[in-house]
Amino acid sequence: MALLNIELGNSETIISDENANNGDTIDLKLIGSGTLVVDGVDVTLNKLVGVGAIGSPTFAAQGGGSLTINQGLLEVDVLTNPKFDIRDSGTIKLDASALKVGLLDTLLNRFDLNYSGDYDTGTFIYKPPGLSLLAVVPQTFRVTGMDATDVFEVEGRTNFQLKQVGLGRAATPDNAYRDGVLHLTSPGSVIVGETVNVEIPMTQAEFELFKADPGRYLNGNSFTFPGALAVPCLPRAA
Ligand SMILES: [Ca+2]
Repeated sequence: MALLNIELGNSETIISDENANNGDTIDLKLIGSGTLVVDGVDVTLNKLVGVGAIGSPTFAAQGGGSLTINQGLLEVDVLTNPKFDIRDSGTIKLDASALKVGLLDTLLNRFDLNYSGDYDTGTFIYKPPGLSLLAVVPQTFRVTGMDATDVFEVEGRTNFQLKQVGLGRAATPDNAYRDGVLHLTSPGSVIVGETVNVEIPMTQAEFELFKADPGRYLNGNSFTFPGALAVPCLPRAA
């Protein structure tokens, strides 16, 4: 396990088996609004330092690699809007479990994440704070690009479900899907912590697949996008 010192400017910086090993940790110096790409290795962001009043970085994982980020690291003053980019079979884990009670309401509470790659299953994992008496603001994830078999997991929860519209109405697939977006939630409480909301765009056809068997795609801690993985057209063997 090595500690890598990486500077992120305005372009892409790639962490792969050419410059890192599984289990390495990264100290990131943020100079611009570039993209940190983790390709094929499993690494953890250990430290993040901002330089200057800029910083809207993108964190990407691809090639079966994974990047774990302690959410507390994202709370540096200069960091305005970090984005997550799950490419092909990459995994990104945002771990908020170490956040302290009392700090939560000042934290970033909305994140954008994008999935890409028709031929692979990408995974995003959010681990909410374990205890959050003061977390009255829900954490919201706005998703784009999610397609067949991609996964969004709320680690440690058992109540990830359709989001009810209006008080007193039971949540059903039809009222959780509106304007082309499926709304999911893991409701919070004093006991379990913050509410986690997830907004997932899908077509009517994709929604119909989901609606035909919701329990197949949505269980207590994860959502799997309905449909079959696309198969690449391989050149015919000579
Ligand atoms: Ca995919």
